[in-house]
Amino acid sequence: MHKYHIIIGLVALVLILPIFAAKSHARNFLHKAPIINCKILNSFPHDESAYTQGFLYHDNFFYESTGKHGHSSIRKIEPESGRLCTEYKIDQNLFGEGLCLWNKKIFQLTWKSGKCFVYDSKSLARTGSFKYKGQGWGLTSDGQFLIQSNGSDSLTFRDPHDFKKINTLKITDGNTKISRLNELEYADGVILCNVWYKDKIGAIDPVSGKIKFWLDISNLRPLAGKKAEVANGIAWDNKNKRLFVTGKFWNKIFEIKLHQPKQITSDL
Ligand SMILES: [Ca+2]
Repeated sequence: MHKYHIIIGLVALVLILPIFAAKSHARNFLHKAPIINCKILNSFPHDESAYTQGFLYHDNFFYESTGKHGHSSIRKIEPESGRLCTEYKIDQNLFGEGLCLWNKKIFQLTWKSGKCFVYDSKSLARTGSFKYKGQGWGLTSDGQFLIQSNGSDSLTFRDPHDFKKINTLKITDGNTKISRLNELEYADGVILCNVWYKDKIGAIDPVSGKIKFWLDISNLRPLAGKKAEVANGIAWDNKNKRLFVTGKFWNKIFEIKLHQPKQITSDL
């Protein structure tokens, strides 16, 4: 009898295991992030000749990094008028990428040159540079680390004092890897990211790497002029809790509402 009990037990286990596996798969699938429509609150002028690669807001000004060889720059812009207050061109053989602010310094990546430039945030005078391996795409800061994308599905956390790698974080939506992570912005505890070729901004949990929700911004590009290419600029005004987005060759910057539904954040 004892032998029969063991056989029955094994058969039951074989039958039950796939059910648990299927349930687990369904649960992960259900945890794919919700998509939230974007609500436009305001708009500002943007230089439609700017191939936007990095974007931030600080002390009443926008700061932007532009790309393409021969057209790459770092610039400080007055929001209401779109007037360029300061602009420095980058060497012709370099391609400007993401930028971020940390401790009154602005860091600017380049695409394939492995060079990160450091500027004084007020004057935009160049004060230093770092070398790194791999491509540079987007850059932001959580106040402690610099957070960099390189076109893959991973973000790299770096020490702002020497640009050394501290950690990497894989980004997923449910079970799906999210690659082509591009321009970044740390805002209210999430890392917002443009994804190359997507008209959606992902809100990443900085600990788990899971997408918490998507902002559907497909309504913006048709309003940004005939030359408008992909969305690739996110800036956060932390003082007034305002979110700004723009893109490559867009003629406008949009202020949009950042939703963080409580039932979604508490679920993760
Ligand atoms: Ca940004």
